[in-house]
Amino acid sequence: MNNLTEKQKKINKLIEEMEKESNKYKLKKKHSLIKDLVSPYLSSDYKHLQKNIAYHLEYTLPQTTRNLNLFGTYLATSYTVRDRLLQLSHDTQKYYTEKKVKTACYISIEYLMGRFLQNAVLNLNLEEEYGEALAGLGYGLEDIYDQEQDPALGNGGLGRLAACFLDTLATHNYPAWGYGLRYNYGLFKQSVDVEGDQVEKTDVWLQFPYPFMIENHFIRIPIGFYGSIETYVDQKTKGTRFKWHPSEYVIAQANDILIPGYGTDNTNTLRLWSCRPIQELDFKKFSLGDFKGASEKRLNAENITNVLYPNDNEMAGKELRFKQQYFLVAATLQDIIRRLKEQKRTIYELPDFAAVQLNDTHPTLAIPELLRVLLDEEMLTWDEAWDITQRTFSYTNHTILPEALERWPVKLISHLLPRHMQLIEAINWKFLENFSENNKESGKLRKKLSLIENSRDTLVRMAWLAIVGSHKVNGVSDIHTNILKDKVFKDFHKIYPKKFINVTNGVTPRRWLHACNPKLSELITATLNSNEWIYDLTHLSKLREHADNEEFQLKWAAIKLFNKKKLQKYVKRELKIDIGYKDVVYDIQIKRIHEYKRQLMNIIGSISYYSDLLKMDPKKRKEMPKRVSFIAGKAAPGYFVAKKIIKLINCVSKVINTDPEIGDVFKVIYLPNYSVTLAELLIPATDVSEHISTPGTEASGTSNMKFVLNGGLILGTLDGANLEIMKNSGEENVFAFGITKEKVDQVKQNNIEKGAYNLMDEKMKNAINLIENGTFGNIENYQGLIEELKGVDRYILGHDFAPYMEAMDRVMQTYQKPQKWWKMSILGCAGSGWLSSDRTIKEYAENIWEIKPCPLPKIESEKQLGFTDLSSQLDKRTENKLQIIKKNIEVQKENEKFRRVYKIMQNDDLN
Ligand code: NBG
Repeated sequence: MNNLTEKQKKINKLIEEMEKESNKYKLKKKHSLIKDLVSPYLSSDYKHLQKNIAYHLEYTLPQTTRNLNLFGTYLATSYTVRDRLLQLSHDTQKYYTEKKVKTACYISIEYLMGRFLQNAVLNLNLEEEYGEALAGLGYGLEDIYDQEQDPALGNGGLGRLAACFLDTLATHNYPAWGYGLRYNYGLFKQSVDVEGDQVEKTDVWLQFPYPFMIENHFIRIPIGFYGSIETYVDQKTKGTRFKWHPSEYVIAQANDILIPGYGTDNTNTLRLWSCRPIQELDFKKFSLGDFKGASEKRLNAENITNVLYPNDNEMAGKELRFKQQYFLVAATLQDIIRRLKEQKRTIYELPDFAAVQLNDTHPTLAIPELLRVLLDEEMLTWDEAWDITQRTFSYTNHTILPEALERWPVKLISHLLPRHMQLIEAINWKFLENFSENNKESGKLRKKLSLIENSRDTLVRMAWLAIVGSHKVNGVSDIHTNILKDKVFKDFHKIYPKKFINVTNGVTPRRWLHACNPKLSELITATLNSNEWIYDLTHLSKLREHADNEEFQLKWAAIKLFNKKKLQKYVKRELKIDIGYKDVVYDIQIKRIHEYKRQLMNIIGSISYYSDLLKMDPKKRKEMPKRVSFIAGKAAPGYFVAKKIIKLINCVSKVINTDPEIGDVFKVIYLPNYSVTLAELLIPATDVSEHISTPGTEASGTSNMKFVLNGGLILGTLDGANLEIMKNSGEENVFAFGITKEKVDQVKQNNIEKGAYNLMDEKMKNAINLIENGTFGNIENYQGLIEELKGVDRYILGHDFAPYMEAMDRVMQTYQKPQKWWKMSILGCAGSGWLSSDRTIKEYAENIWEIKPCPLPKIESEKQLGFTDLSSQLDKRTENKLQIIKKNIEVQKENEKFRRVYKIMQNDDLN
C-alpha cells in the first residue's frame, strides 16, 4: 500500500477532487427545492394558460407551432388541466392522510365517464379563462371540447351511475376512491348498415393519447391465479393454516384519472387497473425460434384487461370475465391495505379506514379475497377475519332480472382460485350451520339459502355471497328495494331485516344540467339569483313560483327550442334527415336495447300511428300535431332479439320517413352509436321521454331523472324511479300509464293460459299484420319477435299497448296547450331537487359508509402564496411564439386535412 508511486497518488487525489466536484450539486434540501420549483400553484389567468398550452404543444406532444391544429390544441389544453388537477390531487391526498379520514372505496367493473375536459374546466371554474386563452389562439372552447372521444368503459346505467357518484364525492369533499379496469377496448362503436342491422366495431380508444389518465409506475401489484393449497400447522396456535401457491402471476398496473369537484379544491382519484405480464418475453423460447410461444404469456396477461364485455343486465359467463373480476378486486384490496399500512395502522383498523362498496355482484370475489388475506397472510382467527370482512363491505344490487344474477360454476372457481373456493364453502357452511341453530324448521330453507346451488352445474350464487359478506345491502329505488325484500332476497331479509336498505339513485346536476344545458343553467341562476342549486339541487323548488309566469315560460320554451335546433343540425349533418324544429314534439327513448325496456312497444306504436295517419283525410292529416320519435341505444352483440328490434326500428323508419303522404307530420329516427356525449345533446332537446319498462323490471333508471331536470316530460310506466319522480314532481306532471307491478303476474298468467294474441288490442294486431305482410321487409327477419308477442308475450306489450297509445295521445294534446305544457315542464324540474346524486351519496355516506366530508382549507389568494409557476419560467421567446401561432391559425383553419384523417381513423377498425 505504501508503495504507491507518486503518479498513482496524484491520480487518486485528482479522482477525489472530481468526486467532490460532482457532489457539489447534490443539494441537501432537494425536497424543499423541488417543492419551491413547482409550487405553490399554477396560475390560471388566461395569459398563463396560453403559455402552458404553448409549452405542452412544444414539449409534451411535441408539435411545432407551424403544424398546430385543433386536435393538438385540445391535447395541449388537456395537459394544462391535468397539471392543475395534479397539484390539487397531491394536496388532497396529503390532507386526507394527515386527517386520518375514513375513505369510501367504490369498486365497479364499469365507469361510463363521458368527456372529461369540459367537466373539469367547469368544475375548476375556469371556463372564462380557458375561453379567453383559446380565443386568443384562434379556437373556440366548444370546438376544443368536441375533439375529445368518450372513454366508453361501461355499458349503461350502472357505469354511468358510478361516474355520477365520483363527481358528487369530489364536489362534496368526501374522501373517496373509485376502482375499476382500464380496458384497451371500450364498448363497441355502433353503426347501422343499409339493411338496418347493427354493425359493431372495436373501440380503439387508446390509439390517441388520453391526457387525463396518468400511468402510475410506482403502483404495480402482482396478482396470482391457479395453483395449489398448502396445509400446515401453525406453531403458535397449533391450529391448521392454509397457504395458496398460485402457479401463474400477472401484474396490475395503476392508471389514475383525477376527479375534480365542483367549486372545491378536493380532487379524488379513479384508479383503473391494466394487466401486464410478469415476463415480457420468454427469451429461451425466442432463442429457439419459437417467436409465437415467446410472447404467449404477455398476450395472455394483456388479454385480461383487453375488452369490456358488452353485456348490460346480462351475465357474461366467460372464464376471462371471471378473471377480470378477480384481477380487479385483488389489486384493489392490496392497494387499500398498502395505504392503511403506510399510515402505520393495523389490519384490525381496516373497517375504520375504508368502506368498500361492491357495485353489483361483479366485485363479490373481494369477500373471499379479503378473508384469505386476513387468515393466510395476516394470521387472524376466523372470527376476527369474518368480522372485519363484514364490516368493510357493502353491496348494491342493480337488477332483479334472472339472466343478470351472476352464478359461477364451482368447477371454474376451484380451478382458477382454489383457495377462494375453499373459503366460499367455509363461509357457506358456517352461515348455514348458524342459521339452522337458530331455526328449527330449516330443512327446505337451507337449500334456498345455500350460497351454492345444485342445479345441472354446481354454481356459486354471487348475490348470496355478497349479502352474507356485507353489513348493508341496498336497492336503487323504492320499488326495487321492496322487490328485493319481498321476493328476490326474501329469505335473507327475514334473517337480516336491518341489512336491507334503499338508496334511490341520482344524477350529477353538474354534467346533466349545468354543463349540457348552459342556457337553462343561466336562466335558473338568474331567476334564483344564485348558483347554489348547482351543489344543492333542492334550491330548484323555488322555480315553482315562476311556473305560471308567462314571461318565464317563454324563456323556458325558447331554450328548449334552441336545444332542439342544435339536435336538428346534428341529425342533418350525420343522418341527412331534415326535421323542422318548430312545433314538433321531440319524443325520445334512449337506453340499451332490451326486451324488458320495451322499445318494441314503442316501434309498434309508431307503426300503428303511421297506419292511422295513412287512413286519415289528407287535409286533416296535415293539421295533425307533428312529432319525431327518436330511438337510440346499443344491443349486446350476442343478444339476437335486441338486434332484431334495432333492425325493425330502422326498417320502419325508412318506410315512414320516405312516405310522401306523411311528409313532416311524423318521423322515426334511429340515432346510431349512443354515448354519454350524444345523451348530452339529446336530453336538453327532449319534450317527452319514454321510460316504458314492464312494471317491476327496471331497477331504477337514471336517464328519466336527467330528462326531468332538463324540463322534459316523462311518458312512463309505474316502474323504477318513475314512481318517485311522480311523487316529487307531482303525478299531474308525468304522463303515466299502465298497471302496477302487483298485477303483472296475473296478466302473464292470462297470456299463458289464453294465448297473448287472443287478448291483444286490435290496433296492435293491425300493426303486427303490417309487419307480417312485409311492409317493413321480409317477415323472416322478425319471425322470432312476432312469435313471442303472439304466444307468451313475457313483457306484456299486448296488455299495455292501448294505455300506452292513449298516454301518447294525451302528450300530443297537452303539447297543443303551451301554457299547460311549460308549466308541467317547469314544475317537473322544480320537483327534481332530490334527483341529485348529491342526495344519494349523502345517504350512502351516512347510512352505509359512515364517512364525513373533509374539505381542503381554501387557498386564500395566489398572490399571498407568491406563486412561481412553470410558465413564468419560460423566457421571452414564448411571447414571440404566441404571435407566430396566431398567424398560423388562419392557414390552419382552412386546412381540414388533419381533421379528416382523424375522423377516418376514429371510424376505422384497426383490428
Ligand atoms: C342498471 C338498471 C337500471 C339502474 C342502473 C343503476 C344494471 C345491471 N342495472 O335500472 O337496469 O338505473 O343499473 O342503478 O346495469
